[in-house]
Amino acid sequence: MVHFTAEEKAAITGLWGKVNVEEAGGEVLGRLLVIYPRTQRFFDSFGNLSSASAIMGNPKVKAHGKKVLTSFREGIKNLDNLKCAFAKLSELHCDKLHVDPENFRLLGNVIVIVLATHFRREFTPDIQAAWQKLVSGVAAALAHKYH
Ligand code: HNI
Repeated sequence: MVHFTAEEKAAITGLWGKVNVEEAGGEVLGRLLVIYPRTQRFFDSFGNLSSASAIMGNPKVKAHGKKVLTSFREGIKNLDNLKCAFAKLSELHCDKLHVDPENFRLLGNVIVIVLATHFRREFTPDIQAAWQKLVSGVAAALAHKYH
């Protein structure tokens, strides 16, 4: 079970308060699909994913990215109990969506990269470490119900 210190919590929520979930969500999911093309196979109902610009401009990618980051926000509200917060989604991704949990780690890395790019000056090593811990914790929580 991941434990977050008060400083880590402050580092996470302080930066998160400035994130535009709609914008960042589309960027995170879009970049995931561009950088790791194998992740595209889960989204074959999303239409045109034929190039980086098609992916980044695809409205379904944007809408789904927003959904993913909105759900990530729920996790941030439950830092002391990530496993519970993501239990239902873990079951869904395992049983219905068949998403290999390795993809959660890839997505977490992309979240850190997007934040580092948007908040370059504020993204100190301490803040980066706290976020890295958060995305690993969320990935583990999402993988928890896999069997
Ligand atoms: Ni994910 C659906 C949250 C990572 C593939 N995903 C969802 C939904 C939420 C969600 C919320 C909508 C559920 C519903 O309809 O009830 N996904 C999250 C979160 C993460 C994540 C919080 C990581 C932080 N999902 C991933 C990854 C992949 C992924 C890494 C694949 C690479 N998710 C999907 C797919 C769907 C999905 C596929 C269904 C999409 C659709 O609408 O067809």
